[in-house]
Amino acid sequence: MGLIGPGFIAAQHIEAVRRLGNVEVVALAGSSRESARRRAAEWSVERSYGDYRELIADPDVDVVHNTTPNHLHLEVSLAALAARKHVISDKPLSDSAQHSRTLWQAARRAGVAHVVTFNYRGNPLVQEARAMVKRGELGPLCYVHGQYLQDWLADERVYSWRLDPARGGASSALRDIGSHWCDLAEHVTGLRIEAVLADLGTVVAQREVPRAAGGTFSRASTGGRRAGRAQRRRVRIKSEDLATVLLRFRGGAKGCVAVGQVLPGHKNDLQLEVCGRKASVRWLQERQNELWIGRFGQPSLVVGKDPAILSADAARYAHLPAGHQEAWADAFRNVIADAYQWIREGAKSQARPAALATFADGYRSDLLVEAMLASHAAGGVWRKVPQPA
Ligand code: SOE
Repeated sequence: MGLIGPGFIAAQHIEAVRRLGNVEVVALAGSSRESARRRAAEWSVERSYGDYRELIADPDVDVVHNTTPNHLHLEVSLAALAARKHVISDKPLSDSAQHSRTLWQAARRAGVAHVVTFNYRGNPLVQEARAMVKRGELGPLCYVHGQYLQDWLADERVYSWRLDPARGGASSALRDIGSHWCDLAEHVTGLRIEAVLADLGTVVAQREVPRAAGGTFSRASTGGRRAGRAQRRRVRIKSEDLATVLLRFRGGAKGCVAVGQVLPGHKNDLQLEVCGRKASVRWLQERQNELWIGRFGQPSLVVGKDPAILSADAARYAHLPAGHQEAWADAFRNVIADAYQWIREGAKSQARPAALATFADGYRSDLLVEAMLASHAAGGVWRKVPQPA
């Protein structure tokens, strides 16, 4: 594999691939020869390139991981697909539904594996919840709700390229983390969100941008605090850092989700609850080894992650016995393992592991986000989510 864009999430891609044990990390490409060389040395990657096109042309690279900022996804992934390389793109697939559609079509034409890292799908208890819905244990679904709340953007002296429409796209919080929640809600329930009503806000409307910006969640980005005024400039923020969205699912279930990145104390507070007529299940990302199951007239249960009692579809994602915690990086690795299994099986659509998100899912996610932006822009009215075209 070769990786393009060696920032915050790239380290997780490399580590996950290395844990598979049967994929060689051949090269990485960065924005300059020097920065790429430095990163390659840090991560013990043999080759480095200052231009992503050189990495794509490297005949030893079969799979390209695209971990560049959103606005570069289109160009980089298209170039990799044109060279018939398999592409594993970090989420979101691109910076707009139109670009994601182009990528989805190009991937299908290329006949290669195309993966988007909606990594929370790789949690064993997410798969257990999905299996319970599939088996009908919850009964007909009536309500799907939850949140993805963070606080890393709470301080006005923190800045990220995600807040810049030219680099992140028109949406910020919804595309960055609301996309994870919606993907998970649809994946677990097997239902499509068909209409949305969104109320968006920008709580921190002005930010101080350190001239040398830090990375996501990094001390450097908050550590900008210590930089003097002369090392900063003020920018107006237009994209949303807060969102409340009502949802209508196909088949009649209703739902709602809250998304925010400026809410003190919330780190990666992703919660999903699915309520059916017979039972409800709730999964909290920050307590990911537990699944809450509630039934009317019966005591509620908290089921621990235990491969010995999970259904087969979920047990394949649990690698340690009950009582040993599995976490974010393990779920991420599960997704990467599925991606490489698909690649080894020739990337035929019928061989794709069921939990693996593709460019079709990435495109769908952008259609959802854009329907939410349009709903808010129209004054908070119901908007149909367009079908992929
Ligand atoms: C930052 O908000 C971020 O790193 C997201 O980009 C990831 O997708 C999410 O999993 C954790 O938070």
